[in-house]
Amino acid sequence: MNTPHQPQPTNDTAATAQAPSKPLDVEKIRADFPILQQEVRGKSLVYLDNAASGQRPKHVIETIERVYEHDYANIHRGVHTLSQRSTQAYEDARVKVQHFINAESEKEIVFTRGTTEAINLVAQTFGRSRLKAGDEVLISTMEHHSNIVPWQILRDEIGIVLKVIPIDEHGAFSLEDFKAQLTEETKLVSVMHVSNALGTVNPIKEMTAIAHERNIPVLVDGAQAVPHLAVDVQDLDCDFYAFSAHKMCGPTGVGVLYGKFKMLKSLPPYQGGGDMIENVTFEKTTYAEPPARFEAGTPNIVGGIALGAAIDYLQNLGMDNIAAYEHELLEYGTQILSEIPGLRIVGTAPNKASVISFVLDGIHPHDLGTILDNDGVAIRTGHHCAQPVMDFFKVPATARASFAFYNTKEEIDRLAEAIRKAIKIFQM
Ligand code: 7TS
Repeated sequence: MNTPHQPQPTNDTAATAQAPSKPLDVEKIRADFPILQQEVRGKSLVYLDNAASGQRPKHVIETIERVYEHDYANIHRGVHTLSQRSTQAYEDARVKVQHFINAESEKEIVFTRGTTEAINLVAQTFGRSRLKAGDEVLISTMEHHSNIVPWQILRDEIGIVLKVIPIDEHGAFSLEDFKAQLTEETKLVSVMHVSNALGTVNPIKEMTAIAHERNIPVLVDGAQAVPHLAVDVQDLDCDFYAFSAHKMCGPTGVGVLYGKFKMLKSLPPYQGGGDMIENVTFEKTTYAEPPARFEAGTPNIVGGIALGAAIDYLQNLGMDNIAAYEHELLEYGTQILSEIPGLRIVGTAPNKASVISFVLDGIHPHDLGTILDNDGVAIRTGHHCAQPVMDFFKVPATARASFAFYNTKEEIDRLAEAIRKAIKIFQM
């Protein structure tokens, strides 16, 4: 039985079922997000920086508060009540993640600090144990630095070769482009599901099928996909899938590496320490089964539990409903911004998630970002940790508006109005 103080959504299998398709009640949803109810520089806040990090509903904030006020203790080691409660809630969150991405078992869910750590974990375990000099890891031009640099570190350490799928002027690549980069030496494909800088959605399922025909495992950076699409790792059939809680209504400092159990079981540990061992003597240590093998030390306990609460919230809305609504916002935003003279959208792939990157004639994105902030409109400006994308499009940076399910068309109008105002200021 739950006491009133226990982290509530620990037993709700009901919440794991997708809600039937229905339009979102966005006004009601917005009321769940305290941070959105404020003015910035005298204007009501328009938060359009969701690709960098999303905001949290009260349900998640209250879960964090409730755990710290009533249930918190270290996990996996105490026989006392609080430790058992915390352990239960943390492991329940793992099961929620499992159902959310339709993994076969909760043992396939490794908690990490985020997407970055998840990819580094694969580079340091799979990479170091399976790859040798001359083996190729295939990534794409649009990758976030977190799916470039870990492979470069490995390249410098053991001499792997980094190969890159080129992109076209829309910021996409075809399956033919992908196939053309596969060789006898390709030993891992590591690609993003959705691009943070361009919004492009990549054909992961088809890519995985092609890679698997050649026995090449596939790692997917799902940081920008999991918050916006219904992700089914069994359907995608990928070997690894990485994502971060803070982009999907959860807290910072926690994320997930999904790995097929057989794959995880075959890998050496990532870091050594408490919780990841079976037995330790000075002569010999044996390691725990996955996922514990990859979770050395005290983890982000409350973060993991709060990620479970975020998943409850998203599932209650329904990922398909979220995707449909955000697609409407993307179409509306694309149309409204395209009408602004001198504005060019960077990233025009046919299949996009709710990200609009753009440049304006004669105005540096950073200047635009500052002027927009004066109007209460928060966007990201810069290279978005995807410098090769900026190089490809020959721009130093872009301005990026990224939408979440709590954004509205009126907010997109506010963005467009603020951009037009900025243009006027620069023309004076
Ligand atoms: N992969 C993708 C596709 C991302 O968008 C990000 C973060 C990461 C990996 C890294 O995630 P982390 O949680 O480990 O930091 N993207 C962004 C962004 O677009 N603006 O700020 C962070």
